[in-house]
Amino acid sequence: MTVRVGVIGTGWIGQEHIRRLTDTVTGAEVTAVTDIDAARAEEVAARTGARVHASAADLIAADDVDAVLVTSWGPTHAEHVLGAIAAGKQVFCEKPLATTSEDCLRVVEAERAHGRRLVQVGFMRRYDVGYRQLKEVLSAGSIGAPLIVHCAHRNPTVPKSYTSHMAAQDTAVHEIDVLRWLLDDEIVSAQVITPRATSHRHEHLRDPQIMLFETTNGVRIDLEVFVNCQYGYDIQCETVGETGLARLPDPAAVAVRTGGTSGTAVLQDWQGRFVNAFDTEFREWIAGIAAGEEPSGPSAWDGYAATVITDAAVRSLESGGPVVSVDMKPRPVFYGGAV
Ligand code: NAD
Ligand code: ISE
Repeated sequence: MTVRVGVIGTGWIGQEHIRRLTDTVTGAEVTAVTDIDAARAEEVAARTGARVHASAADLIAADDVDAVLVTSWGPTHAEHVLGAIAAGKQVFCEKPLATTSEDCLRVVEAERAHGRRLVQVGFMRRYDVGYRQLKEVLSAGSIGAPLIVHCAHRNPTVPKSYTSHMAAQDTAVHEIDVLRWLLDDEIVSAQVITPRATSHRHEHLRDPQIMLFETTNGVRIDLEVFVNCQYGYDIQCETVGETGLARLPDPAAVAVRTGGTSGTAVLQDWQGRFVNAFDTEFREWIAGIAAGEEPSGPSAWDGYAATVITDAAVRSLESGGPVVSVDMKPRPVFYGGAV
């Protein structure tokens, strides 16, 4: 069976995923696209053979759309995801699921009312080979119970439009999701402190930021978010357990010795770092739909949790760095929670 996908939002990552679904993932075809920038949608459609729809609602309702991919701007995600749920179609939503916890809960409630999982959120790190190996080590108990996690998320530079809040909402949100999954634990508080600011930032930006999280089991996480580090795109994650430590491997790179030095190149962007994770994420999503299964990736509940936790981090930053409790509802049984 070929899964026919309709894409809402043909901007940067929409085009990237359309290319992926067309050239890399077998069993998928992009049959429909829409964008509020009609010219952009037409241009993308001309390259792919997809049909352009005037609105997201038309696209969701189309008979030749089996599943929906939402890659529009964050504040519009909830509306499109709710539309897909109402139509009973599986929907992959790039992060964030929604920009407010209230909207995330509306999605959660709509999906529960439907009675089957339809929503997957685009937290692609769960599909990265290194993170999957790290999870196997932790789940096997090879280093005993995890106690501390040290992380760093560094980008070489960011555009002027990047705000201090985005350090949590746009950047740390990936660690927030992947750490909840890695530790199989929930984050209960967040604190954000700001060291001396780099001179390489735009004036309005607080960069770097140090984020501290605590989990239900008492694990302490420190995360450095440094989005103007200049030297490259660098993701680090080291878990300290009772009997050892486990570190996320760096992507394989050729070691070069020349001119009296020895070293490996540092990747320059997240696209290159996570390209394989994105491919696997979409292969598994399409294969699940073709097999008539519910999505197995990050759920609407994970999308809600990530938004509530990033909200707490933003509140801490805005208030000068206090510890802020995460105000999360109890996880419903539908998503694997307690009765
Ligand atoms: P972009 O601005 O390049 O593209 C977004 C597109 O959506 C634009 O063409 C815009 O016209 C269109 N759009 C906006 N509102 C719409 C609506 N209501 N209906 C139809 N089209 C609409 O942005 P981008 O960088 O591609 O990011 C899109 C989303 O993907 C964001 O939520 C972003 O956080 C997420 N993203 C995720 C990752 C990741 O690592 N998983 C990386 C980059 C972006
Ligand atoms: C970007 O929006 C992403 O989602 C990337 O995965 C992340 O690494 C980067 O820091 C964000 O700005």
